[in-house]
Amino acid sequence: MSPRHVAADCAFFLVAHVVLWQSSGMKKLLESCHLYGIVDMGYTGPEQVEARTHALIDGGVRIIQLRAKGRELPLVKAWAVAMQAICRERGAIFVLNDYPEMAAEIGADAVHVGQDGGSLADVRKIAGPGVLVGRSTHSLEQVREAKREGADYIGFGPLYPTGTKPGRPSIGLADIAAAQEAAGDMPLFCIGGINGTTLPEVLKAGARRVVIVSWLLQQADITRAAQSVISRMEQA
Ligand code: TZP
Repeated sequence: MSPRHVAADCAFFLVAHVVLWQSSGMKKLLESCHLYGIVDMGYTGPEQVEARTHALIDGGVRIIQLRAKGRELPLVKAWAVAMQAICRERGAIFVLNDYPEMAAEIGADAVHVGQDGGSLADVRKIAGPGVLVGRSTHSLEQVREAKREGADYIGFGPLYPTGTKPGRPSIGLADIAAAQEAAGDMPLFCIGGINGTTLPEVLKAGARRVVIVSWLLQQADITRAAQSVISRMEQA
């Protein structure tokens, strides 16, 4: 084998190991997350993107998604780049909603897709190695399917009707425990209509992890609200 081939092999080996090492660190961090925050551009002005990312991290949130439905791609990319830099610097997972190609381009930690986002194998191929892939699920069957497909984590909901996804039927709390069981060690985040009032019954129904969008973003002090949710979850 020529020295050039040896060098190429070594470089490949090194890159593969770095990717594996990084993604196992990300998976560990993901497992430790009980509150998932979303900077949803339906509730967030462009000038608030960075401050809100910091506020969530200050409050203990270690996984944060950019959700910018229907917004122009150059804008989405600029917000995503800014959030990814903050999350990288401060030790949080940055998740881009919906755009696996863009996730690959900007080096996002994770990408989240809905039921209409294609197969997870295809999403992984596009997003690239080491990028975590999350899937929205709305039923027990979809939880089982996401598990079969090897999702890194799932959202499960909407538990309640929510203005963040208007018109989407709510699924209630009855299946949370069974969904947790079906998910096994794949982290499952309950989502949809969770707030300071509904959180206790969501936890009582068996939820171990939650996503809270509008309620958190509408608090005067996002950091304190996030801290209080996390400490309520730790006590549950
Ligand atoms: N997927 C299911 S419900 C939902 C998403 C993105 C929105 C949840 O938002 P909120 O404001 O916490 O009800």
